[in-house]
This record gives sequence, C-alpha cells and structure tokens, in this order.
Amino acid sequence: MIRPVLLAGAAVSLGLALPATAQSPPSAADRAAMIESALSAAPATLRGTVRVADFDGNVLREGPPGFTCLPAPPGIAGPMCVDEVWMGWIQAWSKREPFTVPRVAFAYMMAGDSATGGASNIDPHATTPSAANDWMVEGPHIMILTPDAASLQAIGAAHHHGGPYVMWAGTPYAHIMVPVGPRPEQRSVATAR
Ligand SMILES: [Cu+2]
Repeated sequence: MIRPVLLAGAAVSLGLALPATAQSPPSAADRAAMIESALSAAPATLRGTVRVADFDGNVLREGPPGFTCLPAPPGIAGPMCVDEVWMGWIQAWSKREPFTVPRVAFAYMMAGDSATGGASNIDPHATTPSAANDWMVEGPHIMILTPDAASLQAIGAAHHHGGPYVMWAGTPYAHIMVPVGPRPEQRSVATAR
C-alpha cells in the first residue's frame, strides 16, 4: 500500500510532474508509514538493520553504509532498497542528468512495484501508462546496473518470457530487471476516444 499524500513532498524532489506542496517535517505516524513502505522492499537479510530514508534525504532510520531503503513514490515504481551507485542513479534519473555506471550495482524491490505505480519499460520519464509506452507493473524483483553495454544488448528488453530483461534500454538509465516473484495485475491504459 502506498500513501501518496504523505509522499507528495518526496515526489517534488524526485522531479516528478506533480504539484508542489508545502514541506513540513513528517509526523511520527508518517515516518512509521514511510519506514514500513521502505522496508517492504528489503530482502530478509537486510530488513532488520538497513538504513531507511525519504526522497528528501531525511534519514528515517540509521543503518550501516551500503543499502538505503526508500518508500514508494506516488504513482510510479514502488518501494526500493538501493546501494550507493543506485542512489546516484536515482538523482540523475529524477533530474534527467547524464549518468555513467561506474560498476555493477544492485537494488531490491522485493514488494514489487506499487499497484498504482510501475513504469514504462521504454521511456524513463513517462509518468502514466499509455498504449505506446509499454507500461509495466512488475512483481518482486532485483535490479542490476552494469557498465557492460554488451550484456545489456544480449539480455534485451523483451519482458514476457519470465526471465531477466532490460528496462530503459539505450538510455543512460538502462538496467537489468530480474523478476523473482509473480507479476501482478497490470494497470489499465487510458485510451483516446
Ligand atoms: Cu524496479
């Protein structure tokens, strides 16, 4: 479950096309809800200790260097736990800045995308499903960044065979998606009349 109202400020700093809202420090209940959302993305091996932050960079729970879990942003993707390289990737993606993958890097989305989230598999900046943008609501998955363009090419973008595939191929934000759980119901696409 996601709570978009709580995360409206976060969406603004993520660069999503949502109306700006006044920022105030999250209440204790909001913090608890964000932590619960963020930790739903963690594998059991990290859940007990991992750092939790919001998209404004506020640390909601301290943890060791390495992974940071983030709550689900409203309307896109889902909660995720990312390493340091992926943190830089999120910044670059949200600000539409260049990004060069320095090394293999990992992210967990063990809760999958939010039912009201997901992403276009081809357009890194699409914010809603369309008939043309191959919108995906993925189930539980792991995400891998690699500087190896040949590997991305070999894996390819086709995502209906159950195995790994590349999201946002041919962009600076290309990454490997590794499904590890059932794919949920997909969002419906608004059609023009
Ligand atoms: Cu993902």
